[in-house]
Amino acid sequence: MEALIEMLGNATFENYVGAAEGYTEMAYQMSAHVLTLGFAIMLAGLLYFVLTIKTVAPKYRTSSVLSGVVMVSAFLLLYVQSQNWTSAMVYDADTARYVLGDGNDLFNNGYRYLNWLIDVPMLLFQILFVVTLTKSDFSSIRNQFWFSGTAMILTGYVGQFYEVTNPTLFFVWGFISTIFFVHILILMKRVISEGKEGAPPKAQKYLGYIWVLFLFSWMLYPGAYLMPYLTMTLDPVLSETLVVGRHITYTIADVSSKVIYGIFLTLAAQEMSKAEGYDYETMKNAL
Ligand code: RET
Repeated sequence: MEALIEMLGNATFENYVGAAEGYTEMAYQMSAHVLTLGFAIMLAGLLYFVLTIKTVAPKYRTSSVLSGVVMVSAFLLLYVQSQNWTSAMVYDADTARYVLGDGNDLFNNGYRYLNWLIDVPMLLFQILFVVTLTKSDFSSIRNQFWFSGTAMILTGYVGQFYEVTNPTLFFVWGFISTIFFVHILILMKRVISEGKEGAPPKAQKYLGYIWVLFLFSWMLYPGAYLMPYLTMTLDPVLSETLVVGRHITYTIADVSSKVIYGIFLTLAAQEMSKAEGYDYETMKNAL
């Protein structure tokens, strides 16, 4: 391990596995496939948000626009992330494994974190364009979402560099990040509860789903952060299963927190539009 640390420093643990034992065909390919699936879904999502924009009344359309922005940025990032995986690992015919190539870029999840800097504020703002707040102030919530969202990501970004080399720093930065995360959860709970008041029953149902989906999908990100430590030891575990698990976790989290979330917001906005006399199914008052 010492020799590996000397060679790889603060590289993420995917590189350590690649340098130590390398990846079996199955682990390497499953990772490559799930990363590809991730960016393909973002492009499909973009099509959905563009094509459904007129099914909601004009005042709700900013939500679809923000989903579109998220789809484009996530598509580009996830494409780069997938290329990063295939260029960092090379096939070694002697051992029949994919190993860390020399001379190429190392693999790094940092691209994801920087993409979240765009997507997290967009996803948080998005719901504010669908619900009507009864007590809280729109700009105050928006600013708090922005502040805590950015702080959560930047502190986590610093922490993830230490996932192999310095567990103490890794957990300290992770803990600071979690404080901002808890603040976001409290704000979101408040936004959804206020949004439900006065919303038509079907829209209330969708807002209920959105809260559960939000909790589940956003929790997967800290889960992926902790993945190298999942076996309850205080040392990171170098295992290809955990690497594949991390790629799969990120993909499920991305699809749920960006695409499915956006779809539920569209469905809620359609119900609200109908209640206000804008019914896309009959298009009586379509603009
Ligand atoms: C980090 C660091 C460890 C502690 C916590 C984290 C939370 C990350 C979250 C990210 C959400 C990202 C989304 C992206 C969508 O594009 C930074 C991993 C709590 C919640 C929704």
